[in-house]
Amino acid sequence: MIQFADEVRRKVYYPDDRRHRLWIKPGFIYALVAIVVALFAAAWIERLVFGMPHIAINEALDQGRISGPHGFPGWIRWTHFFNFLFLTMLIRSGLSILADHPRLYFNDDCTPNSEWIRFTPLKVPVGKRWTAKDDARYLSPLLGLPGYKHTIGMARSWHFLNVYGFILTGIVFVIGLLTTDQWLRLVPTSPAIFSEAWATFVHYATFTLPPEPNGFYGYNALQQLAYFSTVFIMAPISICTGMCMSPALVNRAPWFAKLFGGRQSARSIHFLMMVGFACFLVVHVTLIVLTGFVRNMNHIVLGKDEPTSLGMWLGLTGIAVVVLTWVVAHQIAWRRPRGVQHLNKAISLPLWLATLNRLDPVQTYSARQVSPHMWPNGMLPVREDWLALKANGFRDFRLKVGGLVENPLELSLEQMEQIGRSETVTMHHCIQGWSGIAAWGGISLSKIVEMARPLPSAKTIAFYSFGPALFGGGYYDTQAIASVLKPGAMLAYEMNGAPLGEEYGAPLRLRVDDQLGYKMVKWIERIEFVESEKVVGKGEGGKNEDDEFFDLLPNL
Ligand SMILES: Nc1nc2c(c(=O)[nH]1)N[C@H]1C(S)=C(S)[C@@H](COP(=O)(O)O)O[C@H]1N2
Ligand SMILES: [Mo]
Repeated sequence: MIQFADEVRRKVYYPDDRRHRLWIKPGFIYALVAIVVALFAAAWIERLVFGMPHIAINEALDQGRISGPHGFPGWIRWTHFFNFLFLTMLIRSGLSILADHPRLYFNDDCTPNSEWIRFTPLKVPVGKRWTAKDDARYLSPLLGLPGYKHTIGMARSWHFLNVYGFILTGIVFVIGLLTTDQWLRLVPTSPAIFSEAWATFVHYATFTLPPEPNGFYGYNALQQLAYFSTVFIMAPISICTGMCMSPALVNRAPWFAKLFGGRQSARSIHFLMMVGFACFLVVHVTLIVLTGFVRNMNHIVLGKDEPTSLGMWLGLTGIAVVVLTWVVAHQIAWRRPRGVQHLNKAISLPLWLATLNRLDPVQTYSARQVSPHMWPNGMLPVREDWLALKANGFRDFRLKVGGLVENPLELSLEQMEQIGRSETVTMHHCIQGWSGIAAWGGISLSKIVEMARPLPSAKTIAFYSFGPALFGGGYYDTQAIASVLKPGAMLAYEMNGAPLGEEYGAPLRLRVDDQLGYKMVKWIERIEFVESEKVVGKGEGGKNEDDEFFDLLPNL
């Protein structure tokens, strides 16, 4: 059990309500059951009516008299191990991310109760303020990395670090396949494989083990198709749907997300791929055990077709190392979160600066596409000055623009309108996974920069909110000046054609469409030009970056 720094943190991370509940839209359950029943029924009918289908056995192959590719060279054995390590780390950290918004949709609005699956016993209450952070759920560290509730900063750091490992492993593996003849073991080369795979399925489905070729020399058809699809179908789809979580990519090239049915459909498919990998893991391990555990372990660990037990013991040690990695990663996430955050930053920040951050957002939505409901986040201001401003419809509000500028400003909402309106309709992406489309009206940030005339030493703008933050203190965040000169970046005082509501950040909020939602400070009080984010708060770039270990530049 982790010791929490204070009671506030304890209540967030280890809340009193830790109930779990899985709910799936009945239609999806019926469809799934129908498919499984149909497959099994077809298998049984075939077996009872026509007899068990015949599967040809390749004698030469079974006796090891084979000229084609066989065995498991070192690069296969090592990539197999690292793949297992990274995949399980991805699943565990992914589950932690999922628990932060425990609902999956096939529509980009994320309207409450339109989800097809939820992992929470709670329905979104009507007529009561219910933020997306209220909606996050506790997840046991036995399942999630790091587990507990609202630990998405650490979960993301681990997820990205392992994504890089997973992709590198995949690249080494595919290069190995293509530069040897090993690809022939995986890639189907004749359509006959499908009928043979079906015959194999009929065996399994009617609880009979099919004649097993010695895996050192060849796979059965179903096995080959399963291996092929994990490598060449599920892994690429997982990577691409993961990319669809990027606000920079989706607000530049929405077509990419639409390949998968949209931003939220991509998120659902990303989840379904995880389920696919998890099912594969269970079936794969079960069959390894059932079809000669000792021999199979020798194959994949030592690359030898021998009945000695060394491979099994080494393999079990490898599995223990992986499990130990889960435990150690969990501990590091709590004891050295800053270290994990910085390690991820060392890789992700340069990578994103070189790629995703170069994509300027373009507006591709129309007012008709505005989401009926936008999940709110953040804690409403309770400060007297904000309450007084609100009582007067924010007529007395003056945005103070100061810091390293030649021309400090004080602007009322009216003055901002007179200076010039900017408008945009874009998709908002929260770090938690939900999205929503809204129309915004406000003053473009390039106008503010132009008027304030930052000194050459100013590289960053800090935005301070009237609102409090989750773990105390006021909310703030920063933007590199270069980021707010991008199209669509504005201080919005209007949302969906009406003055910005209290819930959504009145009187003024930030919009930067190629980044995640937590960068978009609501209830803005003042902004300050500074040398860098290092001089603000704890120096990580914002309240969430400081206290919750979020990324400085979340283009993904
Ligand atoms: N002041 C303040 N601004 C904030 C937050 C907050 O907690 N406090 N939360 C951020 C997060 S995490 C998101 S996703 C968006 C939510 O914007 P919305 O409420 O308009 O959907 O606001 C951002 N701005
Ligand atoms: Mo968010």
